[in-house]
Amino acid sequence: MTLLLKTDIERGDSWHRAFAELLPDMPVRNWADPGDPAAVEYALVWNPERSALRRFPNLKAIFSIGAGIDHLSGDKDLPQGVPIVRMVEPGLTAGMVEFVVMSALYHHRFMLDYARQQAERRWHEIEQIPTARRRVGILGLGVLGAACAERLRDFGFPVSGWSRSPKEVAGVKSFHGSGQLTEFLQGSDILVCLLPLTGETEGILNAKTFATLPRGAALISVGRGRHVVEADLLAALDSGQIGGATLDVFHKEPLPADSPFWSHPRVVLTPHVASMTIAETAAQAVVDNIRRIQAGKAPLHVVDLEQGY
Ligand code: NDP
Ligand code: OXD
Repeated sequence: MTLLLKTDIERGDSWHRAFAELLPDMPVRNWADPGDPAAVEYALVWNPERSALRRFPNLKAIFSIGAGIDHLSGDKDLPQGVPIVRMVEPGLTAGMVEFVVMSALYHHRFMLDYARQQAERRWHEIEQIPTARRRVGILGLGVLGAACAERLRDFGFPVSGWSRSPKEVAGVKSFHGSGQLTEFLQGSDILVCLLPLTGETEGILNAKTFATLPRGAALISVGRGRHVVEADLLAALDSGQIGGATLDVFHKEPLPADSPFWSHPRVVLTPHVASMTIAETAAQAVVDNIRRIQAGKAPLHVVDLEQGY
């Protein structure tokens, strides 16, 4: 029985160390050197080549290294009947909460304006607004969205979330379904996108969405680049309809050197690092699921490929 690992080289060692401690009896092999394909029962992967997972006839589960599974769901040749498990682990959640809270506070406290003023050596005070008057809306009130909502709520922001089904998160207003999207957007001064990328959510951040937000709203885009219609976002930034944006994910990654986002004065840009799966904490989540499977139970956080997340 082998656990096969496809990760970047830099982070490979930390996964090996973590599994050596937690699962000392299980051989863990790298993607480039899988050994006997019939022995591979578990695969922990990020962005495998199309059809490649079919090489392993005895797979019992495919674990995504990330929370998003769009790197797998596009593969029309996945092995049939093998559960795909998305990553839910405390380190990934904590990292996203840090990033989203930091970004919301950045926009809330006018830091884009102060950065420009600093560059211009200009001393000018902008009147502070209490958090109670800055409404935050989170598209996607799942594992990550709900955790961010709770922390933002604790800062005193009025927080709402939008999801497919109604949610109960204390102190957070729940909107759901396409029928409630407009009302949700109209009440979002800071909009955070934490949706998965699916056929339904691709392009959801478009000209119509931006026009529905209050004028000058901020966008924090941390789901997937293809949620955003990039030309529409640029137009909304240029017109002031979107007052500022934190962009962590893009259609094309790495972001091409000639992208206008690099130098846009109303954009803060990071290279898809809002949160990272940390082997130190995530290996336990994988091991817990392997133990469940070995005990004849279904793994937790299995993806519904029909819905795409
Ligand atoms: P979850 O599956 O826990 O949550 C997804 C949420 O989106 C759910 O609330 C779901 O609704 C909602 N949703 C999905 N489709 C629709 C739809 N069509 N209409 C309305 N709501 C919808 O995912 P996570 O919170 O774990 O992760 C979210 C995403 O964050 C990942 O898929 C990934 O793309 C991104 N991510 C980005 C990272 C980065 O570094 N930039 C790091 C980690 C994740 P319901 O609850 O009703 O099903
Ligand atoms: C993820 C990511 O999906 O890092 O976890 O983007």
